[in-house]
Amino acid sequence: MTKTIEGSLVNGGGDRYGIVAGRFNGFISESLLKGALDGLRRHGVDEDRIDVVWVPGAFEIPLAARKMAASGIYDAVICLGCVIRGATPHFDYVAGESAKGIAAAARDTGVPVIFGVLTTENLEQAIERAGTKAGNRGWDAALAALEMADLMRRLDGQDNTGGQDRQAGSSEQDGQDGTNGQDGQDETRDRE
Ligand code: INI
Repeated sequence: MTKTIEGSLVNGGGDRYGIVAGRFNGFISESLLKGALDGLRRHGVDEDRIDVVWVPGAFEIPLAARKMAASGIYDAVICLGCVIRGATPHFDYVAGESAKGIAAAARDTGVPVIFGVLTTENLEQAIERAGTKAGNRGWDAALAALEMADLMRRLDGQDNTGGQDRQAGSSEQDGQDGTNGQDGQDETRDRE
């Protein structure tokens, strides 16, 4: 029998989220931030449970993100920024270190640290992903944070969202995760 565990997007209300945003290409980061805040708010996270930290650029994001993740205050940390390829190899260093550092921050702390940093060939691609025709990666990052924060809780055996884990082939689903799961949550789970 397969037990499937996945995070819910429905926030129990008690989570705290940290956001780290890079000021470089700031108008793109501002749009990503707007998307992320909107995504969190519309899934039940109060504004006063979100802290936003600004850093100079994507290269500096990992250090701040790691410190926030290690603080024990946040259920997840969302990293937002924008690296646009130029005429030199600079892009590869900044984008590469940012991505690696963000992954390391999550790995080292055990706290979800979400990669919402755009790495694009040009400004047009960045604009498309910051709230125009290709959606808003800030919003996507917020949803990933919600899901991962809840998943971590479930893997720790502390589901506090009223959701439940699914056990394939079983009709005895109530309380399978050892917590207070409720039947029918899967049908109503937010899939935006
Ligand atoms: N930082 C970015 O966030 N995006 C960029 O596109 C970028 N480019 O192209 O240079 C960038 N550079 C700054 C970098 O992140 C650091 O802030 C800087 O190197 C100081 O450490």
